[in-house]
Amino acid sequence: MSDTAEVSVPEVAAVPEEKGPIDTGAVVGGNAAPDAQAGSGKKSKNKKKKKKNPIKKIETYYPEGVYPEGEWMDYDNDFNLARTTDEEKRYLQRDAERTDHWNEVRKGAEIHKRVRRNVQNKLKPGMLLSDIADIIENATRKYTGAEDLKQMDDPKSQGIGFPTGLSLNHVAAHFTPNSGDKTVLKYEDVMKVDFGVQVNGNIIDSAWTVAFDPQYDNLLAAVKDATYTGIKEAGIDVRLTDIGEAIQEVMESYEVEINGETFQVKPCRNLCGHNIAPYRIHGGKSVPIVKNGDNTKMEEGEHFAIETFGTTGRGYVVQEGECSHYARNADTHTSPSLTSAKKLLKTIDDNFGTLPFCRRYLDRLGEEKYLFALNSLVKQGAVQDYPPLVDVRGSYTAQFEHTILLHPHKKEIVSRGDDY
Ligand code: HZT
Ligand code: MN
Ligand code: MN
Repeated sequence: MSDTAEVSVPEVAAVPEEKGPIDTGAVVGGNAAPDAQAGSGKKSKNKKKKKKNPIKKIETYYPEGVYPEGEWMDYDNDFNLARTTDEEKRYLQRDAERTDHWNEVRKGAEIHKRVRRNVQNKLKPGMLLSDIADIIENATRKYTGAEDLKQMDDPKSQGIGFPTGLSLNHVAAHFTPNSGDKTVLKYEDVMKVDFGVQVNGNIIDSAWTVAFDPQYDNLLAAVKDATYTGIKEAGIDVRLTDIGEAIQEVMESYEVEINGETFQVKPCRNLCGHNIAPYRIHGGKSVPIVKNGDNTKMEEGEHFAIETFGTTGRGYVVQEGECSHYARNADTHTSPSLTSAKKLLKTIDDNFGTLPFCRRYLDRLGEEKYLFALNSLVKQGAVQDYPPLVDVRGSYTAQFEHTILLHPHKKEIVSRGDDY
């Protein structure tokens, strides 16, 4: 096992390379020129271009089926320290009993790292958000084999974990294009890219923020620092409110100047991280990003998505705009009376179970004119809607997020890569 005790500037094993050249354009907080357009100056011959790096199933790159560990981090609170070698031995034994489970989580994380490395050098002003979503989701489908004939009868075994969030500026979360959306990414935009991969229901939830204009650099730095602070603070028996307090203090220590106006970075106080359970993006615990008095503790073996949001706005989000994200309510079992709703619910159960999905995923399954049925399922409580979450118009929000595992002896930042 690799073991990095130092937390502030951890060493990260590079993602193993596929064959062939890869671009390494800086994207996160980068300074890409406004006129750096994709595809300029290309001669358009009628020849079909051969793809240099076709994406294959992840198993191809790991014939042994053993996936790389994430970044290890020591628990830094006294009560997490194993005081005797016997205790340490028992911890390792308990952890070894779940080796296959951890390996599945790491497989999803490895796919997440490869998918995002694949999209990061392609993101340019002028792109349609719907094309960005397609790049991310099609790469996830390829790596997970979601479209393999063998796997088609079991669509929930591995694949997309939840819809690709591509939320711009004052929109903090839960925007993904619905069909026909013509939104174009602009040089001035601040975009949160939040996507998920699942292997046997084990969801990797991780996100970063893209900005081309360097004036947002301090906003992004504040939120990245706040998220890593949350990760450092996390641990078995740690109170959720204490994590929120630490995150808030770091976030608020930053200022950012945008178009000549200076802002103290605020946390979006009603957004939070969460634990993750099999096929459930929210396992029931919420990790605040401000001190909120929640004395609930983290527990051994839990998975958490540690995410923070910083803003130049009010620091409070509301639901606004057309909904794209939905998920089957895991604990509502009432059967719809409407025939169309019954049919749609079967499509949802068969293809997503309790995993979040979006309207585009229903479209590609061949569902048509399903909105009335979908809305009726939401009204009955069988399906939960997750509309976009927005701060005040004109504000800018940023996000960083990692999935972590609370092993008995150490925590593992499983989604940590060489990019963020
Ligand atoms: C809901 C629907 C999705 C969970 C957090 C999140 C993206 O805001 C308890 C705490 C995907 C995820 C979620 F389609 N949400 N992480 N990444 N969104 S949440 C939440 O609803 S519930 C936070
Ligand atoms: Mn997320
Ligand atoms: Mn999350």
